[in-house]
Amino acid sequence: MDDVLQNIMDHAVAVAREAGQVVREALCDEKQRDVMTKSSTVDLVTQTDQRVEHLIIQSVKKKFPTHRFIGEESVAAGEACVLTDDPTWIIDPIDGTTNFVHSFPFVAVSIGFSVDKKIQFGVEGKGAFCNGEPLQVSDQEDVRRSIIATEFGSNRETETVEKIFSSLRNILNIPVHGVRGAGTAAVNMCLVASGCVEAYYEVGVHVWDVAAGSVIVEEAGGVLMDVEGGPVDLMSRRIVAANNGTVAHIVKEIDAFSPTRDDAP
Ligand code: LIP
Repeated sequence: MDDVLQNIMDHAVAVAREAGQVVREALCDEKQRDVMTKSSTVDLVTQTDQRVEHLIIQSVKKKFPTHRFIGEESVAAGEACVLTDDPTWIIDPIDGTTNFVHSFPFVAVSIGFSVDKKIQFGVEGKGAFCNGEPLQVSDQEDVRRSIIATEFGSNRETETVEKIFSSLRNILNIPVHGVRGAGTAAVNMCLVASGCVEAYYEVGVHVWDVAAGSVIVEEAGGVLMDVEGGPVDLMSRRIVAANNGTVAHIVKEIDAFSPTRDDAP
């Protein structure tokens, strides 16, 4: 990795740790988990989400004033969600806000960094690490001996819920060893990267949920795909992250649909 990128990544790690400490403290303080809603009554946000996103953006701006941002709460507040070729930080201050609100202890500060529309951190061949330990996806080739992670999301329209359940039924009927969901895309993707689950899929996620996780999965040896096969498009709100191409064949069991893209005008 060149010095410039290393410098940016070092800052990302430092600010993620600082943000993580704020989130950890807030998890133990009911006042900091005051809940508000966004697109629906089950799409939650707290002041802590907003505060942490502000903290990250201000810290980065100070050091890299020309960089751009796509942040979950800034987009919710009306900023554009446009990925250009410029250096761009893609931030979810608390991925797993519903977990956070309920003190269900699986949340992530998710920070991806892209240049030329390609997520950069972890640069090919450099690997993925958790607290210094290298991550490696599972070597399981048999989907029937796999755990698959997914989420129900926050869209409760009848047609969407039916499709989610139809996919789930198909996956369970393979049959797989189990289906799990941590309540956060970022953690689910890190579970794929760590080899604890073989694959994760979801329709309805946002770019800030999966930007950082996507490079972590690839660097740990995994593969990314669209839910109908073909290359993943991080703005499409559809993703499959798997340990290998064989397990990624779960795509044929997914009842796919197309939510409004993140970069829709
Ligand atoms: C969450 C995602 C999760 C999805 C939820 C929500 P948030 O992100 O990580 O995969 O199912 O609906 O989008 O809102 O906690 O940052």
